[in-house]
Amino acid sequence: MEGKTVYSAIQPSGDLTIGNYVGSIRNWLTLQEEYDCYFAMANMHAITVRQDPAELRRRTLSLAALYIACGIDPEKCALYVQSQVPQHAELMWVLNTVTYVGEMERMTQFKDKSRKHADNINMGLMDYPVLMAADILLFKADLVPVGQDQTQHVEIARDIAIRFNNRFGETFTVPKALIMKQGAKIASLQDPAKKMSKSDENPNASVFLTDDRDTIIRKFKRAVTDSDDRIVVSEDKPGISNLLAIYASFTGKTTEECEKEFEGRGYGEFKLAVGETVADKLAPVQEEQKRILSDKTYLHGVLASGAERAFKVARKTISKVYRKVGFYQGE
Ligand code: ATP
Ligand code: LTN
Repeated sequence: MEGKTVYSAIQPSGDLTIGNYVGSIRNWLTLQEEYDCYFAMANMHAITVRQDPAELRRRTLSLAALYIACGIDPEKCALYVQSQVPQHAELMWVLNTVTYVGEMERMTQFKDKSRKHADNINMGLMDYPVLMAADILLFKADLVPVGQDQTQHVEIARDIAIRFNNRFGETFTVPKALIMKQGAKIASLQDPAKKMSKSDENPNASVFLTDDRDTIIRKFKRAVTDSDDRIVVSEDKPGISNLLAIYASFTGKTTEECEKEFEGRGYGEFKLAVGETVADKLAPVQEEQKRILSDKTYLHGVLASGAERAFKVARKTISKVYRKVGFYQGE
């Protein structure tokens, strides 16, 4: 597995939830030790739904600080802001011409977001997966660590890569989604049938990485569960199964070990333990994020060098793509 490239990104579209943390960032930590990693703030994706410009700028920096606070090492990875590398948009344009409108209309996230933002079904929303394919393919990424909800997008990126290679000759690496078994889909605390999401309108549905200790404990206390009092993973107990998955993710234990630990104990005690564990784990991350955010010179420096690293690779790829499709590139 030596020499592989890893690519992932998160949209700075709201405060991150523990779903984003467990399903995404946390899994990047081990990858950075072994592979060539690129981690981006996907601000171009974020504007496919309305954003307040000042907030978007603030959240972009705050997300960068959070990556670092979680343990992403900017010396090891290229940490950068998507819009600072213009080749993302350039490659997207070319990839648009090998992508069909029909397949974009069928994407689950497009359908969901069209429903949710019925007054703003813009072209960008539909083109979202092509921009994501451009992100991944620009860096010839082998592995894309994401949560389960993003698998369909990585699949499309694979299809686009294969299609382009067939039409124009070997150009892109065909990427693979890397989905961890544990925590790939953390559910909403208020409706375990839904995924926990940073844009949920019910603030009790999601635990944010910025929530203070009391808020975290209160949200877990109010989490929707079922009527009997067994603490086990089971299809007919989605609420308890979700809490066990969260507890396992935050303690590093297996769900079986967690079931044993709480055998014969009540829901109240269990929920409190989950809340306290999550709060204990997040406190130092929050502290560290604050510290990094207060050192703007450092943060801007990290993002400038990340963008520079990404730019060098992206420029090479785009030049190759332009050659393949027959774009004039001067002498
Ligand atoms: P939004 O609500 O704005 O659509 P989101 O919360 O779904 O946002 P994204 O920016 O789309 O977050 O996702 C960032 C990363 O976090 C992706 O890799 C995604 O798969 C992962 N992720 C998001 N929600 C969860 C979840 N509930 N459980 C596990 N992973 C998740
Ligand atoms: N769509 C992703 C964020 C994202 C991404 C990417 C993830 C944008 N570009 C490239 C992996 C690879 C999401 O999580 N919502």
